Amino acid sequence: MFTCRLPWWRSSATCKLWRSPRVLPGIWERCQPPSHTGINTTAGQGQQVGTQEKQVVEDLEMPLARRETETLFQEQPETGNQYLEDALLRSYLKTHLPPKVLEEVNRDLERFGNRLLTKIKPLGWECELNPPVFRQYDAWGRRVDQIVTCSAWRKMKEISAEEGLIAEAYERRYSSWSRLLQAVKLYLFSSCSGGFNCPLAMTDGAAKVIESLGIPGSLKNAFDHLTSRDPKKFWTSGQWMTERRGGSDVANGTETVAKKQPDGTYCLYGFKWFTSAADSDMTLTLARVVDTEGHVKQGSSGLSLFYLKVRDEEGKLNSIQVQRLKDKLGTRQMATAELWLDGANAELISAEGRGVASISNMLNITRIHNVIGAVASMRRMISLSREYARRRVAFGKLLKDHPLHMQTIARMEVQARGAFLLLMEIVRLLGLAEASMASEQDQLLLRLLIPVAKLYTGKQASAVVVEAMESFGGQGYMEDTGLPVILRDTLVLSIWEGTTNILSLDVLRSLAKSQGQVMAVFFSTVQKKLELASSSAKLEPAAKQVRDAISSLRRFTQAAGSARALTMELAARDFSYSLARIYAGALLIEHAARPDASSADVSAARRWCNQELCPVAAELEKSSYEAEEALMDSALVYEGNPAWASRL
Ligand code: UCC
Repeated sequence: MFTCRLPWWRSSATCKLWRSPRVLPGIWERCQPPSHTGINTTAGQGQQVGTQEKQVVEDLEMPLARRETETLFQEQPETGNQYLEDALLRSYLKTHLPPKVLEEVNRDLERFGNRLLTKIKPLGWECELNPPVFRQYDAWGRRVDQIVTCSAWRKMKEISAEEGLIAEAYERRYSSWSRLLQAVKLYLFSSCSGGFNCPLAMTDGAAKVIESLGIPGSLKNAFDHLTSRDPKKFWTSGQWMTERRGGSDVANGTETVAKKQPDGTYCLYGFKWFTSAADSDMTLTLARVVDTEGHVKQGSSGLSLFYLKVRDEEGKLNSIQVQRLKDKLGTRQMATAELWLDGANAELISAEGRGVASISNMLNITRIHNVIGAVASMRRMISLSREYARRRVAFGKLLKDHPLHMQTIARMEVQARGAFLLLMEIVRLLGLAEASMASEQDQLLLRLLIPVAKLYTGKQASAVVVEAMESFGGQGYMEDTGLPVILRDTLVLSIWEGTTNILSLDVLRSLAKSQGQVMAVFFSTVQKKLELASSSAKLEPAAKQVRDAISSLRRFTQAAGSARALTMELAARDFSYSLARIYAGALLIEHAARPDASSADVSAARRWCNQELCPVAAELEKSSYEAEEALMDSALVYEGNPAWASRL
């Protein structure tokens, strides 16, 4: 006879037999812990608890040293091949990709999933344990300004090239699906990448800018490097936008000036305050061209876009001084530096004064990468959380058998699904645009959805990751579990590449630029997606909720037409949230309306649509966007010192 000699307060992990309750039901029952107090509270279990109490006593009598040498106290949650475990991703690809493409990429993604699990994930952790260090002087006092990265970080660069993480989007092997497939690989790579997803975002953005300029001769070499699959040739790019006076307000905060040289190039002088992945090979950056009288133009129309190589062929910095590395809450695997440009040689690549418009091509790509990172973080934490729930016992049963615990994870799952489908929609539209297959409506929709998805998923990811962390109890708070790293790295997603409020204003910018046309496209696209669900009784309530939300949103946009600028500014965030929730609701419904949809697909759509889908209309009814409310906001914030409050 087997006996389980484990105390109740040791988790299931210690008792390997607990893992196979179906195989050994008798043993399983004997290994079940009693209530958390250790006192029998369940009728009919007296005998069992009596035995267990005896074991507890025996165990307490065990010499302390022996107890301490026991192996695992809790079993570590481990996930398998991310691609194979991601049901939503696989069903999405199966639904949308042409069968031949699906067959090919399916094999590649399964292989990549195995490589991530066995090779790349350990490297990612190595990057976390060996963050970059800054070496300003060599042993002989010579200034070298070296950013020393670990070998795992450099290996990530090679892997990125080999896997075509940038190249895939530009080779267009799969026509309009190339961009989506690149995004899928980046999504799988993201949470194992040890922060290398950040330089990849900017590299992709730089390649996009160069491509959108028609790959001029002088940039052909850079483009080839950025989009290479050869690890020896592959370059990464930075995006040096942020200066001391302005992270968000680039137009007014940029002080860097560019002086024209006799050979037609420029020398840049200025201070870049945040430069992510400062070990990159090249960068795109903004500066103000100095005219022949020595003047520069202020504001947005004074900014131009430049390309520069960070080092020359001998590895010497291009008249750049590294001031210091930033001491960040997260993304510590990656070197963010303060840089002095002291005459850095650069090439003007936009029309003079069109710097912001040109770099916005880069911003839109890095913002998509931000969405990829957000969805990947949610997916990673939920996978770990659901895995843990299959192993961890509390109050006499596995966490997965506690309905409240499952409800909590299911709510996170619904959030992750909505975000994932938004991401797929954006990269699908971008792929169409890049293959010259996008209609004007597609392009308008893409312009609108990028900031919407970035701002919404950045916030969602933080909330979901915090919630998921809680599902591990105290373990979630322990550094060496690796879980806090995910949290820290996720929290930046609502900040970099434009904060939530800045992106809400960008949503308004896209409306203004299209003179409202984008909203007409938004409404008609959502309506079309809902039509697919018209024959499904199970989805009808959700579809009705989206239709009602659309009506509310229409009323809001009509009222907004004559609203004051202040009203629109105050409504911008709620408006953007409304767009995100309505659109994601329609996507979830569309996905759940497939003939082979699962009950989980239907449930996700219904649950998503049960939330307030149009918060902007609800807040409008409460007069939240009136001038008096804005004054009250100010008074609330500055209570006790009204002199500081805004007078509008
Ligand atoms: O660098 C950073 C960290 C890098 C790390 C990246 C990693 C991410 C990867 C994640 C992986 C997990 S963070 C630096 C980020 N900085 C920002 O995001 C800047 C935030 N601020 C803004 O976005 C502002 O809204 C600005 C800078 C765009 C505002 O500039 P302006 O000049 O005041 O804006 P204007 O005057 O409205 O726009 C100028 C032109 C207009 O074109 P025209 O003149 O033709 O009408 C706009 O329509 O630029 C156009 N424009 C855009 N076009 C502005 N924004 C966009 C856009 N998003 N798309 C298309």
